[in-house]
Amino acid sequence: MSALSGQASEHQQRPTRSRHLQSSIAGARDLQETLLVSDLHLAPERPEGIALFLRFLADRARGAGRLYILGDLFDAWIGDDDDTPAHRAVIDGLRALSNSGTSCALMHGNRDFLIGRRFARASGCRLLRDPARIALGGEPVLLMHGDLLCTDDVAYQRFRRKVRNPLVQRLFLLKRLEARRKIAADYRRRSAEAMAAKTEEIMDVSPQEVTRRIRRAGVQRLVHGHTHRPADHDLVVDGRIVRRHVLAEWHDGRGEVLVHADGQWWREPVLAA
Ligand code: LP5
Ligand code: MN
Repeated sequence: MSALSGQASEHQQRPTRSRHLQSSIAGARDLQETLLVSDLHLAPERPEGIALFLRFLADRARGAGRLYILGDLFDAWIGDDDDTPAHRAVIDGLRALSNSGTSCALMHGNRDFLIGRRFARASGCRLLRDPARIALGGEPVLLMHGDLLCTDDVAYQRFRRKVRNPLVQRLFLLKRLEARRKIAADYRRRSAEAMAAKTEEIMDVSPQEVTRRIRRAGVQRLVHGHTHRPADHDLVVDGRIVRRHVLAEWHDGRGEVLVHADGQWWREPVLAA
């Protein structure tokens, strides 16, 4: 693999077309938009982040054909029986969007891998496997959260294997909500300590693993989040140019969405009113 460029100019932000223009063109050809987001890290203690996402669901995402959430929608998900009102509001927002005709799909991240069937039923979201190979405008595209690509972070991969063990998860889910919240906070604290001792390089994707996943899936486009290093990378795999879109983290009242429509890809900011 070799990187051709860090940022691809054709994929820079593009002015939003007016809703009217979008719908009149869409009438003639299949221009339905696909929206991709990840790493929203929604948490009850940051109501402005929740409000931004709810507005995005009710406004920008309305009328889109598909919405893909590629993991870490929540800062921590401790089980579908969680009764936090802010989390319920997110479920209701997703349900309203899926009821309005947008197909919503959600992939687990390293913070919310306990999202399960009950959440899926209530929100109207389909749960996606990681990785997931989908078709967009006739092109196969590989979707991942991104943590599986960070194979140099051996301590994280070991932690991941433990917490993705179904038996470990079942035992965790048997605990009371308050006990689960404490364990999640403890993992967060220990993870922050561990991360402070890791290099930026270790916590980024492994180029070899990126190539391996792309080759295995037979795609020329990969979309993922997790690293919080938004960019559009071009690389060469087996003589073919492959594009890797890294999604942005939502933070400090600002989000970002990657949009696909009619064979074109662009990024749009999501801002508070
Ligand atoms: O998300 P981000 O960018 O902050 O950090 C990640 C990695 N950290 C994690 C840990 C999560 O943040 C913890 C939150 C979990 C909430 C869910 C609760 C449900 C628990 C259910 C249990 C069944 O994913 C971090 C990476 C970084 O990305 C970059 O890729 O480096 O990884 C770590 O820091 C992991 C540490 O290296 C080792 C783990 C320390 C915690 C030890 C706990 C003991 C494990 C026991 C398992 C049963
Ligand atoms: Mn993540």
